Amino acid sequence: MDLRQPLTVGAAPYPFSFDPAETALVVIDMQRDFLEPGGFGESLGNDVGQLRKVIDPLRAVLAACRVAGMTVIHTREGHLPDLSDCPPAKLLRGSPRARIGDPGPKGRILVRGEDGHDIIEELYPAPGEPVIDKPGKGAFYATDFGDLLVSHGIRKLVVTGVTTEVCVHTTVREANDRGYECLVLSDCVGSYFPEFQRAGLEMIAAQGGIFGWTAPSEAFLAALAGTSAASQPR
Ligand code: TIU
Repeated sequence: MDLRQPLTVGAAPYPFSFDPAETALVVIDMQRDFLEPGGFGESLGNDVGQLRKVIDPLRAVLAACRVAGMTVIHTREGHLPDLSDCPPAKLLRGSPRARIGDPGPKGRILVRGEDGHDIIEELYPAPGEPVIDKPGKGAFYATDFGDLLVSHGIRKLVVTGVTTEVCVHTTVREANDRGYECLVLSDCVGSYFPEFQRAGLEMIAAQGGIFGWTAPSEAFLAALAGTSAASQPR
C-alpha cells in the first residue's frame, strides 16, 4: 500500500481524512487490571464484563494497521512499585480493601511489572511497538508520548481502548489541545457504563467536532482497505 495516499473515513461530525504515514493507532490501557476480575477496575466497583466487547473489533483494527505499516502505540496505566508516582488523592479512592498497590489475584493492583498491569493476550504489543507507561489518565501527562509522536512525524491519532469517558477522553482532550486530530473508533472504546459510552462518544463529535471525530471500526477498516464503503455518511 502507498502510505502517502490520503484516505477518508465516513465519520461524525463529517468525514475524517488521514494519511496513514502520519497517523498512529493508539491503544489505551487494554490491561488485565481493567478487563479481568480482581484488578483496579473491579476495585472501583465496576463490572469488568462491560469492557470485553471491545476486544474483537479492536483486534481486527490492530491487525489491519499492522498490515498497513501504520505506527501503533500502546499505553498502560500504572505506578512504580513504591507508589511514589501515585498522588495520595488517587491512592485513597475505591474500596479500602483493594487499593492501588494492594495484593490482588493478578499481583499488586495497578503496579508496573505485575501480571494485572500488563496488556491482555489478545491485543499484546508486537515486538518494536512502543508501550507508554503512564501514571495518570491521559497519555501525555508525565510520559514521553508527545515526544514519540513528534519523532515519528505523527499528526493524527486513531484512538481506541478503555475506558471511553476516563483515559480515552483525557488522552483525546490532551491531544486536541496539542493540535492532533483524533478519530475515536466507537466500537473499539469501552465503558463500564453504557450511558457514559454513548455520551462520551457524543461529546467528542458535538459542536462541529469539539474534540475530534467518531466512526465505527468498519468505516475505518474500509478506508484502510481502499473500498468505497469508507466514505459512506454515518
Ligand atoms: N475507572 C475508569 O473508568 N478508568 C480508569 O481508571 N482508567 C482508564 O480509563 N484507563
